[in-house]
Amino acid sequence: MEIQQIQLEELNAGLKAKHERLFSFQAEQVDRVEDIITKLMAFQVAIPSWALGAGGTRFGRFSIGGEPGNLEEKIADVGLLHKLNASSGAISLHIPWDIPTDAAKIKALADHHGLQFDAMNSNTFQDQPGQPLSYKFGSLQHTDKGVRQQAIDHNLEVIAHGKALGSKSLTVWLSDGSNFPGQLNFRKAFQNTLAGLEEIYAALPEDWKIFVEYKAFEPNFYSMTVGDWGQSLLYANKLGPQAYTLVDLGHHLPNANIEQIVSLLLMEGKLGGFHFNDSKYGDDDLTVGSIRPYQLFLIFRELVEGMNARGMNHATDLGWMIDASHNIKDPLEDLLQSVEAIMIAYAQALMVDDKALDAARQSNDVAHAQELLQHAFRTDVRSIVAEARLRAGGALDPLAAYRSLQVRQKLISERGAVSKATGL
Ligand code: LRH
Ligand code: MN
Repeated sequence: MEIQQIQLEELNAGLKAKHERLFSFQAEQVDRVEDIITKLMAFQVAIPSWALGAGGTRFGRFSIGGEPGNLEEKIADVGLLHKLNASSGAISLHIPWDIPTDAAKIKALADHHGLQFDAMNSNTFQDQPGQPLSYKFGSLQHTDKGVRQQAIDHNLEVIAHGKALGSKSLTVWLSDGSNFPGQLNFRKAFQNTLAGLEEIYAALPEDWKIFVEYKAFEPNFYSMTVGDWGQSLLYANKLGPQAYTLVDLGHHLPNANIEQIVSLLLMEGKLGGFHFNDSKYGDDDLTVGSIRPYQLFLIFRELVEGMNARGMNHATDLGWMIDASHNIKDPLEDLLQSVEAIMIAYAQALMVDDKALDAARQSNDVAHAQELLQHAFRTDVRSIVAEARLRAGGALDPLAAYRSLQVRQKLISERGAVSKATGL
């Protein structure tokens, strides 16, 4: 199913009067509102191809019906999101879950939906049917050279698929690590992993980036071989200028100050991108901004300050991606809410009075500095985000539009109630 522009215009017409009243009021509260709207319209968040079906845990998986059964249907679903919010203009693929058998056809389909291909993701955390060597004890860290080479070759294949689709980056997340003290020689594991990443780095086209994604635990629960931002930065610095770190919000130990990590990685010019989600305990992959919205705002504050300090283009110089898994909610509704939370946090971060904040910090007026931030976080910018969407041809209320157009019901009638998407 596809959503027609006329359907959105009819739905928007019913909401326009209330929107215009809210927008004219909220726009008065916010300085530089037109500059903020321009930035919001340019800001696109990549949707993970592996989060368009019902996820699950080891305790169970509950189907939602109408799930995309192949790459074409996944691209169509991201096309639906982008039609509704005009802010989901890219899809991030995971190989081998989404091998593009006919790259030209897949590229044409993505173009039809106005979608780019963001970072490609390799997968050496699962053994595929018929795979000669197992990743049970790791991939690039493995003590067996054959296993390491198999993992390197897989990443080179992923780059080849990405080149055919016009992607410009590779995300490497390694589940490698250990479950018990004594199991691993940490130094050898690091050196093997670095050597493997160096071979993958050498195969990168010159205009590509490689993102080294770190994670504190799971599926290994004693050590991870890319376990935190420091280790990821170590690899990225040793690899070279095309290598960056990737911050998945759910990959930190409890109470980590992620906004400080972001500010320092950005200061070093080694922050490559994000996997946005939210969590209360572990890598819960919950809806962005659903648990700790203030942390998300503070992260965007450090991003805005840090990118401005380096003269970076907010929309294009970092990889903006969601990484989520949906156990009980409709994945498309969850992704619409996640993109909305990201746009709200970005808009609030942009509205902060930078000069006043610098002055408050300089004079150690802590309370005033707090007030400047919290004023922005407590300002309702939803109609400003909606206005940007409206000007970009999207729905004033994407979630309401998704429901009133009965998208899920139509997907179920097209694809059936038990279709299962590849992914997590
Ligand atoms: C690991 C991770 C990684 C993906 C996977 C689907 O937890 O965040 O980014 O490869 O999820
Ligand atoms: Mn991730």
